Amino acid sequence: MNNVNHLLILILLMLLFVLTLVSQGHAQHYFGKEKVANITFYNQGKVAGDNPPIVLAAKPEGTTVSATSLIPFGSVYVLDTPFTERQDPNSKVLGQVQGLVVSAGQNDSVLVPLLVFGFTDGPFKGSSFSVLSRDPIMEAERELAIVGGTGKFRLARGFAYIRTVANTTSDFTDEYNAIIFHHE
Ligand SMILES: *[C@@H]1O[C@H](CO)[C@@H](O)[C@H](O)[C@H]1NC(C)=O
Ligand SMILES: *[C@@H]1O[C@H](CO)[C@@H](O)[C@H](O)[C@H]1NC(C)=O
Ligand SMILES: CC(=O)N[C@H]1CO[C@H](CO)[C@@H](O)[C@@H]1O
Repeated sequence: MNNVNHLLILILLMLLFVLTLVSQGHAQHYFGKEKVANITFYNQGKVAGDNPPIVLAAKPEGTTVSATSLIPFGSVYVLDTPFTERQDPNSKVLGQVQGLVVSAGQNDSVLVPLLVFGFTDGPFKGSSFSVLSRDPIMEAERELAIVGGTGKFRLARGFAYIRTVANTTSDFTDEYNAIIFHHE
């Protein structure tokens, strides 16, 4: 009787040991060590010209979109803009921002961006992080929430300070300083 109990306990302990190894293996495979990235880059927007990378995708019936009223309440833009290493639009392209921006302020200039920042060059090539946030564009400095990612940005969470560093009626450059907790 005693021997049987000992045997059972031994088997249970071995099972526990094996399960622990398996779960550790999984954890290591899916989640590397947590890191903090501090990345600065520049998003280059353009709403006019040939094949503009930002296009109006929807607007409420009866609402006019014009050069002086680009983002009336309810308008939706889709974008696929390059982001670069430096403010100069001709500097090295680090990736593309793809997604949409909703004009969601009835009486204030608030955009709600749903964007994926996909890196095609540099140390984060092949990885992406996602933004879902509130952007009061009239404020000089804004903060966007970073809510997830892929590749080196797995389990990303963080925020980005953004400010518009150059703009004309058809072009703009936004500076991003992103602080991201992630597992790679
Ligand atoms: C990120 O880097 C920039 C530029 O080097 C620096 O000014 C800023 O303080 C850093 N932010 C954090 C949270 O470390
Ligand atoms: C915006 O302003 C209009 C007109 O003054 C008002 O009817 C509406 O309730 C306001 N909307 C919000 C979200 O404050
Ligand atoms: C940061 C920046 O350059 N903002 C400018 C964008 O364009 C408007 C209209 O020309 C200016 O008033 C802003 O100062």
